Amino acid sequence: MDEGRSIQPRYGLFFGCLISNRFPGIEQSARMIIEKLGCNDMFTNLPQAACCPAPDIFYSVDKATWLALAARNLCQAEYRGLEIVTFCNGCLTTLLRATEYLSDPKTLGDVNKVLRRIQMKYSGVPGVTPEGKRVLEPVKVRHFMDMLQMDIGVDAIKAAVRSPLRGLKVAAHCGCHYLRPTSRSTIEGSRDPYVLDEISEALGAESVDFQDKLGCCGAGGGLRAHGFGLASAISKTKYECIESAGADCIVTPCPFCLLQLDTVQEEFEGRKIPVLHVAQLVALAIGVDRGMLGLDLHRVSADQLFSRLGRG
Ligand code: 9S8
Ligand code: 9S8
Ligand code: COM
Repeated sequence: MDEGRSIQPRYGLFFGCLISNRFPGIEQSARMIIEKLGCNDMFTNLPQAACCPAPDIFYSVDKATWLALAARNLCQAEYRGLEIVTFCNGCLTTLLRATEYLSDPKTLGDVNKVLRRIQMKYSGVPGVTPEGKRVLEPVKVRHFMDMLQMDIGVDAIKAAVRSPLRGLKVAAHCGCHYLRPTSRSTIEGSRDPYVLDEISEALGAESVDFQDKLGCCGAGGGLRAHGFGLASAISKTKYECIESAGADCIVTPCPFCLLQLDTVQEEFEGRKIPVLHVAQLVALAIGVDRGMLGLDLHRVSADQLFSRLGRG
């Protein structure tokens, strides 16, 4: 153990339900990326974190419970002076949206009445304005993809590549909650997203353009849960656009989009297109073992992808 160093971690890892329960390969990939890029010291776990809960599936049914549960998650980071890093668009939206609601004193008071029952209280993180005034700021919440591009940087990713994804055509699907609402500055706004494309290209792949790129995968807004047929119809349009662009795989920062675009292909005729989380794509290129990526848990087989890359 290196006794001399005591760097305080800055980010709490928030994996959410889908990664923990259905796609453990995303978590494994993320942890391998963090290790291989030498960023272990920056991150720590949030062992008490629970479902964010999902922005639209849950929020549209019971807002008060949604907000109390979200605030409980924010407390896990607040108490330890951490920012939250998510690997899911839905988790990003819920936790950001909750901090916005909690900036209203009446709402905050109501939520804290509920949290008191479990001896918790959300107040925000002490900070100082440029004018020197002491304030409580919302807990910061970011998506891992934004960190990869903004903090770690495309050059560092490029330098870490061991098996370039040469010749691979990637369809970058950002998903609604990463891009909208436009009033919320996730990072890039919804008009011309580029981060996912830039990361894919840093890995040696080619990001292909396709129609309906900014459109929904079909699952969001609680539609997968409450209107399965309509969700599939929307996914079909998306799939057809991606298929006709000649993509070899789909990459997304959202495990919910992944779930939808992967499972829905069982209903479609024609070419199957593997769907990867951005963490899995990065891990693949920086030389993480195939077994760690967890792609065998996806419905669409990744075999073709590996043979295309000569790693069959
Ligand atoms: S947690 Fe519970 S259902 Fe989910 S994956 Fe993302 S959103 Fe938050
Ligand atoms: S799931 Fe993920 S982010 Fe969302 S709402 Fe429309 S798109 Fe797919
Ligand atoms: C999408 C989650 S990531 S939800 O259906 O909008 O709640």
